[in-house]
Amino acid sequence: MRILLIEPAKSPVSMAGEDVFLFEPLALEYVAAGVKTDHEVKILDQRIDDTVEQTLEEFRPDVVGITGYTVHANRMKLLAERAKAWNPEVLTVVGGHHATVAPRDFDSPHVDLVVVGDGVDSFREVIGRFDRCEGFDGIPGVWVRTDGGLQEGAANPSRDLDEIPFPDRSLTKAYRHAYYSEYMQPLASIRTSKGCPFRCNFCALWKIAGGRYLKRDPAKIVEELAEIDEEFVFFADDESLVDATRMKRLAELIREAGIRKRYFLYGRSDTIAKHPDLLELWRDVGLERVFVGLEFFRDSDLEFINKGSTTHNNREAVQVLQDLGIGIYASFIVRPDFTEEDFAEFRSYCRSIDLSFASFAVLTPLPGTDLYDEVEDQLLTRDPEFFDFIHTVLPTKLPLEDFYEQYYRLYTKTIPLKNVFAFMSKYRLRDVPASLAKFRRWSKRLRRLHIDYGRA
Ligand code: B12
Ligand code: SF4
Repeated sequence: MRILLIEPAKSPVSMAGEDVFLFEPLALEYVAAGVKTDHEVKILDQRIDDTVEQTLEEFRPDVVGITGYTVHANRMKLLAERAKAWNPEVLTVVGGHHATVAPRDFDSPHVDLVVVGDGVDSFREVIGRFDRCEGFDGIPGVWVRTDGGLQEGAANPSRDLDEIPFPDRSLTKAYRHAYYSEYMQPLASIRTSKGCPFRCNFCALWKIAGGRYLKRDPAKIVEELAEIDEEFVFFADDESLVDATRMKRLAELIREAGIRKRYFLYGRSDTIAKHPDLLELWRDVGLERVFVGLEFFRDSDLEFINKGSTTHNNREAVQVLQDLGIGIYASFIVRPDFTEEDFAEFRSYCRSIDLSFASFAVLTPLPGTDLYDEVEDQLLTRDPEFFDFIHTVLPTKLPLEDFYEQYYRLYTKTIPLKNVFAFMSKYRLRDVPASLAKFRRWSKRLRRLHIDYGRA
């Protein structure tokens, strides 16, 4: 059986994704690993290689599997439609985060199956049954399209992560040089855990994992790390550092194995503030950057999202990382109801902590979150392409044009120039002009984003 797995390109409306970074399609590499031994599998990364029809024609798949987040939902359906237009007999399967939280959004005549939750075992079973010309009833997590619409599938509780095979990175060999996050290129990704013990109201990850924090055996993680060629490695976890004992063991095993890589991972500020010794240990085995959700500059806003951490934790965490010389990818949230005074206070807060890199996401009620249930009736649009954390999908207090002017100023006026230069010095010299040009184009569009709402 020939199986084509597609990582979709986002639509030109969305601003996240390949505009500013590109990560390997880890979900597809996992799904592929489950079927690769018995079948011929190809991964098409449409973000790099937009040759869908040509690939269908040349590879002639029996099955097309498509992944994606909420921003990709329209594109995923369109890809299924293109696959069916090429051959109505091809089996089309969608999976991934949006399929997990909103499977009914894929109730389309072009989508045969929707996989909710972990895909490796479910997809393997789908392929086995398809190969034997059997039906798909009763497969955990598999919703089946029938004449009466999309039929709900059986429950698909999260598996023990150590029972899942390693992702098959050989299938993205041709693309791997292109995966990056800022100066970290080429960049590989590895999953070491899943879920999170916290309960933020804008996040569905703790719900998807059934409220648990699932961890891989550190020895297996080290075994997988040893197989990764890239020097830069990103931990694609929901939250990597939260179990300090596990992370200490992992760092020790990495050191014992003599693996030298440059790591980038997610960490909560309260964990970092509480465990400077752990961060030091990690710095010594190669931790170079931490993605920290600082989120807001006021405790009342942190309480509003049920973050469970404080601005005091944030300041402490920034200090710990700065003292250790670990780079901070500070991630903040902008509330749509911010006034000009809020934006001004936000800018001065950011400047006061002397950051080198920051991203600002507009507070977005993603399907599957508590926040979504609270504010669904206020949505400006339900078009998934606007759910990129840059377009607001909730009404703003400021006129949209003023909101985006203020938002633009967050991106352009919060990082001291000396820090910008220091950060740019990490890039390969030949990449600097293109990276600056990319940011200029991106921020120019950001400033004028209100014009997109004509089509919402
Ligand atoms: C790594 C990561 C990133 C990376 C990029 C990853 C990438 N490939 O583009 C970075 C840090 C850059 C990033 C950025 C963003 N991200 Co992000 N990210 C993640 C994270 C932490 C891990 C993703 C991952 O690799 N998981 C590991 C794989 C193995 O797991 P999986 O995707 O769940 O796949 C399994 C199943 O879903 C299923 N499956 C998946 N696909 C398919 C396909 C088929 C055919 C089948 C059968 C099964 C199947 O099987 C897989 C194996 O079990 C997730 C959280 C999460 N738990 O998913 C958030 C997450 C995906 N990101 C999210 C968001 C919102 C964003 C941003 C928009 C944020 C922003 N402010 O810019 C951007 C946009 C990214 C984009 N590509 O456009 C949200 C998406 C929510 C949503 N409803 O869309 C998530 C879920 C986090 C959250 N807070 O809720 N992200
Ligand atoms: S800490 Fe991060 S992963 Fe955990 S619930 Fe909050 S946003 Fe989600």
